[in-house]
Amino acid sequence: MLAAVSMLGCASALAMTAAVAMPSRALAEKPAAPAAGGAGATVRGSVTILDRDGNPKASHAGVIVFLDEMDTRYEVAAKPADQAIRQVDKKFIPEVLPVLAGTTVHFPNDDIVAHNVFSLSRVAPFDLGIYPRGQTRSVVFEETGLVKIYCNIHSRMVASIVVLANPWFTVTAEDGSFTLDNVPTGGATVRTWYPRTPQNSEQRLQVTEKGIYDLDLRLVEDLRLEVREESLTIQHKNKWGKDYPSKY
Ligand SMILES: [Cu+2]
Repeated sequence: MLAAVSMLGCASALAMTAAVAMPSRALAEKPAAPAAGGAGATVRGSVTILDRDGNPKASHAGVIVFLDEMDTRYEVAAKPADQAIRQVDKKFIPEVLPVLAGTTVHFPNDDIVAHNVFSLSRVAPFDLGIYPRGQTRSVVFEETGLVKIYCNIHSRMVASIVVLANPWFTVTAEDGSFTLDNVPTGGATVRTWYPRTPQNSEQRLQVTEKGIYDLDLRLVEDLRLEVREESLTIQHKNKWGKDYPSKY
């Protein structure tokens, strides 16, 4: 079953206008085929990001690739390793982060100015308050889905966490390549998530012990969003649902 990711309850959904297929919450619990033996297979491929004219972009980095709707039962680690999104030069680094449900994400302020990290997302609303350089505050992400993250002081700061139900996910490199290791054999759907496209990609796979080595996924980037990102200072409301008071 595909569950559409809910948009934020405010105008901040601008950067994510597409309904994205996300993993179902009950995925890990459903009855499944016998567990795969051995270390599993490798699924390797590449994502090409195309502009609206159909031309490949210079960089194909920053696309989350993940497996969903897996036929084979799998075990999920009880406590995933902690992750971090830093605040540097009034940006979130990284801007896109896939995590396993249950992951703690730290938000260290490594900037020279204070920030107020928050999210109005349905799956993980939070407000870390204002804190200065050298401090870190943290959030545990339990529910699967998309979490758009902003700063209440600097409207251009945007990050996206995609909380996933299984550990088979990665982020593409500059050349668009990706590798998923130790994938259980059996049926699975590979999906992409990229913040600047209205149309993500998906493909049903039959993973065998030989693995899959030539997956070719394509995304068309919606350049209208890029243009709007360049020209508009205020794309979303602050945590009180108000416009940002000035340009940052
Ligand atoms: Cu800020």
